[in-house]
Amino acid sequence: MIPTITAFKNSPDRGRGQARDMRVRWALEEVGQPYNVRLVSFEEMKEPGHLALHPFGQIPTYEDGDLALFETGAIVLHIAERHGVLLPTETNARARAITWMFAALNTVEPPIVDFGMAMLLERDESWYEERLPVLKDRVRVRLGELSSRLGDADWLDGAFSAGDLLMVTVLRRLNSSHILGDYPNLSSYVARGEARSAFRRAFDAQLAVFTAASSS
Ligand SMILES: N[C@@H](CCC(=O)N[C@@H](CS)C(=O)NCC(=O)O)C(=O)O
Repeated sequence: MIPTITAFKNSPDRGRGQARDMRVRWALEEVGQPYNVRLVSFEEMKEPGHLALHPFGQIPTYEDGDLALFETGAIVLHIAERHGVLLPTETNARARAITWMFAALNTVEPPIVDFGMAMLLERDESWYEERLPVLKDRVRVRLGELSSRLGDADWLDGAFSAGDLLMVTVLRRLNSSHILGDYPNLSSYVARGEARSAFRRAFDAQLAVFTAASSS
């Protein structure tokens, strides 16, 4: 059975691979699993058919036979477990890799999303100029901590894992700011992730959707 994921029909990121379907595409490419993509508009995401798959009316979703999942962390974990790739087999190493998945989504992503959303949606607010440095500082705190932990290692804990996959996609959300450049080891870490052939295939596939939508 070939799984089906959902992605934006018209991604607001204009094909830069920031939408979260990129994580699922990348995981599927890493494990060598072909997949179908159902494109949904913002309106369709809020309709009953999609809400039955995703209670919050978002993308991505993942369907495989009787199984329907939402939340990228859960989807990537499922793909890793199902294929026996992207997670170490040794129990403790596996638990640590899963810990990095949670850290990416629960600890590193929130301040990055808050910062990005402010830049995108709150520029005209009276408090924008005052709030932005606060949000930026929160991002810097997390990046500093992550940078110290990574040190000169290639990946967060041994071999590349689902934890790295999620962390790289979270850090890529900063691509349009210059913040990451202040942390050379994190910039190199993201570049290493982006250089993986599975990442390239996933990136090209989501870019092709944007290119087709903008030429039609
Ligand atoms: N925590 C969710 C977040 C999903 C999410 O925010 N998806 C965005 C696209 S990247 C979305 O669908 N936004 C449209 C909306 O919330 O209406 C996950 O990791 O899957």
